[in-house]
Amino acid sequence: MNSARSDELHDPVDGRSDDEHDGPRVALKILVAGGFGVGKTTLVGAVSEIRPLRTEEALTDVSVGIDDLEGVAAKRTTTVAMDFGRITLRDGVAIYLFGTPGQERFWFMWNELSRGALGAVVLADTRRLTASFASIDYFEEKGTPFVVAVNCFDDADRYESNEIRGALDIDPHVPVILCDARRADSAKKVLVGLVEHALRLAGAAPAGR
Ligand SMILES: Nc1nc2c(ncn2[C@@H]2O[C@H](COP(=O)(O)OP(=O)(O)O)[C@@H](O)[C@H]2O)c(=O)[nH]1
Ligand SMILES: [Mg+2]
Repeated sequence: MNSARSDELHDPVDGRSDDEHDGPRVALKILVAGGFGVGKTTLVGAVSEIRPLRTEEALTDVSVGIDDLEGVAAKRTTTVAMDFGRITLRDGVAIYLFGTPGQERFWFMWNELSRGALGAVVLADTRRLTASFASIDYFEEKGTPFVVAVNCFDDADRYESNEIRGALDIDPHVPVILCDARRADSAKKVLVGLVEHALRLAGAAPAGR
């Protein structure tokens, strides 16, 4: 499954990947956030070229009443700490992905996780937009560049990105990208969208910021 993806990462000159030289030239850290069950673990798993490190546990009776399971009937596992993955772009840029824990009882980890991050992808499910409000508030308050990636679940109604922007009440400059978190190409587009957005913001920021 990973072979097609790693092929395009190979150096056209000698066929070796960046990892076999001296590693990627630039490493970026990106957070993947959003409410419980919006597809964070799925997205990190879909794009990661290394086997994603996951700390998942079967949802047990213990988390009933603690984790908000409303509207996520099919979900059987929960990410206890975080997801971690890596994707190398063609030009020697490695992106390290950190899926933030969805449950409110792990919020204390967010400040640590967000240190040094280029930006964040906030995943959203249109059937439960409120689940992603807290993530949006958090990054707005911190001034962390973020994009909203709407994970288009099969059985969810489709909306235009502008309708979603209005419902989420986010600034007009924040990109809203429709995606399928299960598909590597789709998830990769979201990441590229975030990198471009963060670069635009950095370019627009006054010198010294
Ligand atoms: N149909 C569909 N199911 C998805 C999609 N993304 C995630 N899922 C499923 O939704 C559930 C929750 O996804 P998960 O990645 O664990 O959510 P997380 O809590 O944000 O990490 C899982 O059972 C996934 O298989 C999607 O794009 N479409
Ligand atoms: Mg998860």
